[in-house]
Amino acid sequence: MHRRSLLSSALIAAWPAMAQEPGLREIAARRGITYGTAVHARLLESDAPYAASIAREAGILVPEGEGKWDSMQPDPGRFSLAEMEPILRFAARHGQTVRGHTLVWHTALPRWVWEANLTSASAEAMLEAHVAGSLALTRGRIADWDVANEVIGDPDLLPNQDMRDSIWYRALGDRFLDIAFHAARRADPACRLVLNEYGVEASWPRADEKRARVLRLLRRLLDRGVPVQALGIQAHMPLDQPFAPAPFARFLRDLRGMGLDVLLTELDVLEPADRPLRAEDIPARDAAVAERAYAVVSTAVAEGCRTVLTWGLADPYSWANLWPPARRPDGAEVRTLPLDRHFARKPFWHALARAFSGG
Ligand code: 9MR
Repeated sequence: MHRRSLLSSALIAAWPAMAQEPGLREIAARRGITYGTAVHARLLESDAPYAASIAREAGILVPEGEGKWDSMQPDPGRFSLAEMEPILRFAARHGQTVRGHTLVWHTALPRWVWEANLTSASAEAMLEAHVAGSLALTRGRIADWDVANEVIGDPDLLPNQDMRDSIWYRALGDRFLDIAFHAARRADPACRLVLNEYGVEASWPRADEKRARVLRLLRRLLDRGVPVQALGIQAHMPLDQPFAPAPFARFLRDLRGMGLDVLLTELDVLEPADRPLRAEDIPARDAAVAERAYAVVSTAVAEGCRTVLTWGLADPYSWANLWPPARRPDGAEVRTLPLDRHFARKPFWHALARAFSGG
């Protein structure tokens, strides 16, 4: 069978279910919640069932790579939306919004940045130019940006220093955040400016310490007038890390008490990859993944989180298929996301629907 007719028969097979039940975007919107997912521009343009599932389920899209420095400013001073444009166009066609990810990060940098031999003056100029040039292109089209991503050090790797040892931190200390957030505010006064972080969800000492580091940093930034408005909590959730709602809820309350919004920006549930898999294990695995997703999202929603994105929608497209700690040694697909390889709804999907409708 040709690929095209395979694709359309898959769509036809899925049609009755699609026609009956609304997508997550609609279920979430009824409660004032925006649900969406990370997408790849290339797949929106080339994979019809993928695109149909994104149109049906997502109210907000975030580019998985197309908003990073190496895409937005591939050469010094040359800013470009070329990679992101298909996502912006798709969203406009389907009544979706787009969030930006990410202006300042320690990686996904083009070679000319790595080779720049930064001084504090040149790092400052480079950050200001990147933020201003990027937001000049997205102003009016993107109203929510991860200004900085993953700036906190992991306590197990960096026990004596709160901040990650990035090229930006080395050149400027945590003043690199003042520079980036102020430049963002000047370049786009209407955009919500977000700090995005991982490793703050679990109930174990490492996450306790990372939460404390995030709170200390945000307190310092707010005290000196840095215009950070929200914390994006990535919520990549390894199942072998314990999760209890109480410490996570307390963290969200602390953030909200500082006047910040909270978002879940990259939710997925990662199984330990060290076990052999049998087909008959799938229901139990999917149930465990769904249970974790429900626990995290229902806690976040109860604490005032109004934006939830998963890091992809259907399993075969998950980054975890490529990431050594999560990738299956037997080559089997990960089951980290709400839809399966046929774009059918998994227990994870139903867990989100339940968390969004308060059930
Ligand atoms: O999923 C993304 C993968 O496709 C990219 O190759 C990688 C490097 O740009 O980034 C991945 O996304 C990461 C996100 O930007 C920040 N949080 C962790 C995500 C998974 O690694």
